[in-house]
Amino acid sequence: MFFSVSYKKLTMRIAATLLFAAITLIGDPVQAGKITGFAWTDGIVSIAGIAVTNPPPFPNNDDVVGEVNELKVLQKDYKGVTFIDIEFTVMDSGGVTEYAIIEGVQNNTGLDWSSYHVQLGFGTGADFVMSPSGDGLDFDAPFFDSIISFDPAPLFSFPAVAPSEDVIDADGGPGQPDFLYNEPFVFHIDVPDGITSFTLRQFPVAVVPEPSSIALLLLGLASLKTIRR
Ligand SMILES: [Ca+2]
Ligand SMILES: [Ca+2]
Ligand SMILES: [Ca+2]
Repeated sequence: MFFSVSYKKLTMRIAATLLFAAITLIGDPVQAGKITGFAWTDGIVSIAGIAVTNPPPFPNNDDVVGEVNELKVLQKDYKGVTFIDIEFTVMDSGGVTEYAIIEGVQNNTGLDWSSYHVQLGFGTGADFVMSPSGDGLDFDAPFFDSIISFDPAPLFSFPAVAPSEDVIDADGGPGQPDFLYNEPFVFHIDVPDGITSFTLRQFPVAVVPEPSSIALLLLGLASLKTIRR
């Protein structure tokens, strides 16, 4: 009898311990998917004010309404019409964590921009490769149900936004003139398990001068040459 009571107590104690451990694991935000840091590459542009909150306030919040992990890039200063890569380091997770990327973008390139583009992938510079389809890293695919905007007031630069899993193309408006600061650009990234880093690539495309403008420019240069003679 004594043995049977003790055995029962022991079994209950083990069960209670396992239950406590399970609750602790579920409730521990450290176990959740998260961005832990970042580095940017490229000598042509500068970046200021990226704030990574680690752990995020809402781990494993994929498509949960009202749970937003903000990742702010206060100013991204383009000094040339080229891409910039930001490589984020990631810790493995028990789920997918969705981040809202909120950016301020400065055009310091000397050229007006007609469109703006964002891509997800791995590696940087010449080693950059696009994120494959269906790998869980995406711009809030497949539902795209979180805010996405590249047309902040007062200019509403790029109102036509076409998001797909790993590419966002934005254009269709007045564009972003040289020396204009625009904010906020807002989009979302789903960060899955199974990766240790990923890269956010962004680039503007400059307005191509009309053939008539090029003709006028050439004419002007030719006249200048004649006057100098
Ligand atoms: Ca979403
Ligand atoms: Ca992908
Ligand atoms: Ca999502």
